[in-house]
Amino acid sequence: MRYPGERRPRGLSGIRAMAKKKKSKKTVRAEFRKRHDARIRKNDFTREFSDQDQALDESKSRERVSGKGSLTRKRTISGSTNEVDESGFQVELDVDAANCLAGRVIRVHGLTSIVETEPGVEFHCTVRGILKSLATDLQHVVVSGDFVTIQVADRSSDDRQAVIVRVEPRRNQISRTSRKRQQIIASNVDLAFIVASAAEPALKPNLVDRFLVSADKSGIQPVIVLNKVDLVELSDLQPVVGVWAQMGYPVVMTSTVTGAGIEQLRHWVEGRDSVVTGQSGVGKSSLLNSIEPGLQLRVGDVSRENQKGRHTTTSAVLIPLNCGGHLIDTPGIRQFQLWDVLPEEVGGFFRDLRPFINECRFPDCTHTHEEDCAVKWAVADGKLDVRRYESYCQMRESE
Ligand SMILES: Nc1nc2c(ncn2[C@@H]2O[C@H](COP(=O)(O)OP(=O)(O)OP(=O)(O)O)[C@@H](O)[C@H]2O)c(=O)[nH]1
Ligand SMILES: [Mg+2]
Ligand SMILES: [Zn+2]
Repeated sequence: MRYPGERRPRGLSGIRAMAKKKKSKKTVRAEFRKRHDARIRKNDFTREFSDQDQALDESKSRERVSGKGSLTRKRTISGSTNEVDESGFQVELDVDAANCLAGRVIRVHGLTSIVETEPGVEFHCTVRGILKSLATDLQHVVVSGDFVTIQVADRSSDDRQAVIVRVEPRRNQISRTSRKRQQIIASNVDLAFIVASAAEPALKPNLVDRFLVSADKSGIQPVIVLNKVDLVELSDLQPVVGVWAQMGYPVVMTSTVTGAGIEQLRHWVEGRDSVVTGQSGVGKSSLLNSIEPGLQLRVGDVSRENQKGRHTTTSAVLIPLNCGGHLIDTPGIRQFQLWDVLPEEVGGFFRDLRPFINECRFPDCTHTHEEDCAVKWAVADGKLDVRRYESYCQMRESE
């Protein structure tokens, strides 16, 4: 596992430097979320733990925060701070460097984050209040895959409780919109496996298209995994699979029943960190169990009446692999609304639309109702797949 300790995170060195240097008093202006407002409930990711949502982190009382009352949105934090990036994550206040450890978040359960500091050593952590207050737009301040600095009360004790005092800047993150806020699904990954099933539940190509846009937007290499191919004729999948493959997206056809494609998946995951996303019931956890024998992740039944799956996996979890690298298993997603993509940007994320966009008569062409639209001509001429075009229209409409 690549721990931040090995790559000299700015976090720890920063903390150590601070411990030596005389602390400088600085103030920062930061966006705050009112703590006692009716908060938006989390979705399926941590459903079962949502009752703890309102509880407060015990560490917050140690921070000095002043403001003009509950109505003010900006407050001044006083203390010794070193840096604040636009997401406000790099604030450090009175961190006790001697009791700090670097680690990686492997799972988030409501208010508790499980952080691994070395293989097999896990700490149950709360998140320092100030980090939560600064992350106004986020559903969760820390997510599986994050590299963090934790502060333990007593390093010599066996008590594995700690507080996350810093979240390292994320190399990348895959997000969606959930109840108007950003939900980061996972961070710091090389690959995103977009898992769909050929049947049970039925293939939803437009949902895959959304994940593709999201992966491209995050700069994460997507790999489409079409699971449960034992249930269909492969030739039936060819039209839709062929179009993705032509655009340069890798597609792996798999079955956990016959073992098809599993070896190919192992090649992809080896030595890399990957997130596994897709609708509930498509077989994400089953695939992980096939890739790594002995894992024994819980898998669910797909109820035949609604074909929706039952959200067997309830929170994202980072799993180390014997072949090197990690997989982040995530709960199924029913709807995937893109985060931070404007309607006019959607076309640019459709690799197959892009070559035609500049040929349209109007520079702000939406490729929907306009005459003289090169995208629509391309559809009419059979140069652009009709399903992909409709998927574009649907996505544009909903963003
Ligand atoms: N026929 C067939 N069934 C499969 C295959 N892979 C998984 N399944 C079944 O699909 C069902 C759902 O599998 P899970 O692995 O729990 O699906 P998931 O994507 O992890 O679901 P969530 O955790 O709810 O998001 C289980 O009953 C599996 O046995 C496959 O390749 N073929
Ligand atoms: Mg699962
Ligand atoms: Zn156009």
